Amino acid sequence: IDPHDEGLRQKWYADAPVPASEWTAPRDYDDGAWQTAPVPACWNMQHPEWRHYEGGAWYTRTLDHTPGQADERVVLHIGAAAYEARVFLNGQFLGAHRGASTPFCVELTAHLRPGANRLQIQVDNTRRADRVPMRHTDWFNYGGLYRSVALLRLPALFIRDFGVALVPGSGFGRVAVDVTLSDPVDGTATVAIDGLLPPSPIPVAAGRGRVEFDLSPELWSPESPRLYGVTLRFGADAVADRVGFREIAVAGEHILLNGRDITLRGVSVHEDDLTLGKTSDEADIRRRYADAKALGCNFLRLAHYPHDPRAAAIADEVGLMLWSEIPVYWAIDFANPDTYEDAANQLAELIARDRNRASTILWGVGNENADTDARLSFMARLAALARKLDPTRLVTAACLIDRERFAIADRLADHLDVIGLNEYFGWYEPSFDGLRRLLVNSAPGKPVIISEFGADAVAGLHGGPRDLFTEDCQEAVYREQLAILATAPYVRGMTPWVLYDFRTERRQTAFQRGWNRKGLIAEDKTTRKRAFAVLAEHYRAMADAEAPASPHTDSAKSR
Ligand code: ADA
Repeated sequence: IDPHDEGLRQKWYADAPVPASEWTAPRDYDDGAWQTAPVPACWNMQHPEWRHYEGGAWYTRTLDHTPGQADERVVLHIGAAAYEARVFLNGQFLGAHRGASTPFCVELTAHLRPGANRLQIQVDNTRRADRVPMRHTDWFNYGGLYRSVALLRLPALFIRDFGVALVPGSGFGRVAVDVTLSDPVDGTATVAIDGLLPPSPIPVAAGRGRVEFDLSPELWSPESPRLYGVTLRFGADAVADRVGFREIAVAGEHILLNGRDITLRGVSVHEDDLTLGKTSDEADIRRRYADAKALGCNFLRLAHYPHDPRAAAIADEVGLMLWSEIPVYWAIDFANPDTYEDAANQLAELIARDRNRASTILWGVGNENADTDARLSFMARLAALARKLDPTRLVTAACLIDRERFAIADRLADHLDVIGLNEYFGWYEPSFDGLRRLLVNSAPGKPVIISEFGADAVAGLHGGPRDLFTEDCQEAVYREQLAILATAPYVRGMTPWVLYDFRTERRQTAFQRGWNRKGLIAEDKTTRKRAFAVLAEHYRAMADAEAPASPHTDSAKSR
């Protein structure tokens, strides 16, 4: 299938709810019924017939088990299964998970037999009205085991989780280390931080321990992304990581990194690739970041779901700050407690996965959800949960604008540290006047990030500045938006929509044909549209205006 011609083969989502597949134990299919599928991969990218498949599928393989130490534990770690998964070993159901983008584990130990074992995983990507997200999204509904699946061999007692971070408000000198073990035992763990802390004890009671150390680490920042090697040990288990130390806070309408006022020069990005689909590899992530740096970014919005875990690890390394979010997107069944549980679980799993990533500064709890009472209660609880689980980051959401009053009129704003605002003046709203009025009318008292603005443009299509879908029109929208946004001092950042064109069944005009064309770069990830240079020039000027004066620039100025 020509990947540029999604429009020819699109399958629109069903108007009536599609029932989820029955969660029954797998049948014994004939050997001939199985096809070989690589993991990790989206099934949509494996076979032309599966391109638009939405429904259930079984994965199966034989695990040859050679028992190791008598007390060894074997855990299956699944990086992501879109959207629901059920795990069976030797025909026995062992565990289930929902949420397309967060990892989960199933312990196999008690059910493994020496020799051949049959592992079966049922995965179902059917969109449903009570899920997070629900049926309507503006991205492609990829399915399958699209992130890595690993078998972990662990000692009887192992380190399940640990955190290493600066204590907020401690003057950047106090580091807290916490550890959680697999079982509620007492004992002593140790932690060592290269060049900072020799192996030091952490007393553990009922499986948990936490110690604060007075250290003076070099701080992490985009300009100087200093990382330290950290090793934790408990009994026979050891885990290692590389962590950065930084403090993110708000003061009035400002965002402070390590006490310094910052502006976030960002761009939004989806996980989507012509050949990989939603699966990311390291090269793809590094390319995203190289393009973001070429734009002059210090920040990215990872829209609209948790991205591959390497996205935050590589951002730590290359010095980019991140907004990371869960797919509480558009309409959600806000009054349904089960839907809340799904959203809260995805948030908790994301935070647990990325809590040691210095690059992640913001948790996004929602995107463009209409302001109803049920939504407010749902979102306020999510914001409180994010704060409870992680006091070292800020909470945000992409809010909507009141289009009659042209004001920030979202009750959720009271529950956020940073207000995200999606607005499409100059595109869906033909005039920019509303944006001018909005910025004058609003006194948010908190920092605002313009979390989306932009316009569709077909790479290579040219015309006048008001000719829709041309690069020239997209360029004109960027020029006007950037000029207007610069007038509002409380706008402390922006993540225009979006770095690359991405696949979506929603967009079916002749110009789009299955692609959202708001990318600054086409879906080949190479062809830059004219607006790319406009944003790059603007960000360069912003960075220059912020840079502390060097002797060189001082003398240049005095001449
Ligand atoms: C919304 C949504 C984005 C994107 C955008 C668009 O603002 O948050 O996911 O699809 O619309 O392109 O219209």
